[in-house]
Amino acid sequence: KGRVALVTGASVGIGAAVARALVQQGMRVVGCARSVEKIEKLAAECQSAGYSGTLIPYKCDLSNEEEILSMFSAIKTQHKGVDVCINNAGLAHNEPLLSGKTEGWRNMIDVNVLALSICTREAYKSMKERNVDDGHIININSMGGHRMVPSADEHFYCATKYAVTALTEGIRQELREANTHIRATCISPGIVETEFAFRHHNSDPEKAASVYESIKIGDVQMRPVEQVS
Ligand code: NJP
Repeated sequence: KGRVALVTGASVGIGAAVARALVQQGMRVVGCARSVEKIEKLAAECQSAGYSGTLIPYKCDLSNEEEILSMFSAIKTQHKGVDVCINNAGLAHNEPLLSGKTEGWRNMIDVNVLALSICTREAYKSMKERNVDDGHIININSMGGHRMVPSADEHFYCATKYAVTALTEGIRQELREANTHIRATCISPGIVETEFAFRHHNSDPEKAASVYESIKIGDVQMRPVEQVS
């Protein structure tokens, strides 16, 4: 309560749902995305619902490092810093490796991997300079970050999410070495009915279901799961 969370990709889908839930719990949430008007609408909804926290919309293109750094600087000036960083923004350009376009791959690297790493570094810096020892960095990964989805056009997306798995492990190791209680968590959702899932799976929901039902991580059988408003 009263602490500051940054939620990237808060305009729609999982990020919007997470931002709303944290505001309901009383947090001050900076929600960023390019479509800032959608976050402004969500902020107004949270206010009318009488939630005890606040949602602060921030327009940021996460594929641009300068914009990310300006956002952290604005958060420092206006809210002292970040206590919880939820790296949720992510995208998929589904194209096979043998014929896909470099532009789509670069965009996935920029947002899914680089923005997550830059936000993590800046959030940690912010926690450290304020002696916040119970901060939390949460990376929204994917089941495709643990096991290749058997669909040729998702290989590059999976590669970026495998990177998220490796980076989360690396962050945990560095945090242990820094002797801090700041934690790093990686959450790997199944299919969640958002615009993302609609774009990538809705054209053939049966195929999507069979792809994901064929995935097993350890003893856990993946299934298409919940709906997010
Ligand atoms: O995605 P979607 P989800 N700069 O498309 C933002 C993972 N996941 O909620 O800029 C700034 O509804 C975009 O904002 P905007 C997935 O990989 C999902 O389903 O306004 N923001 C929007 O707010 C991702 O990491 C499923 O367009 C940028 C948000 O990202 C996370 O869950 C399954 C941006 C995307 O909203 C959220 O996915 C799975 C940029 N350059 C993993 N580019 C699933 N839904 O089934 C994008 O395994 N955003």
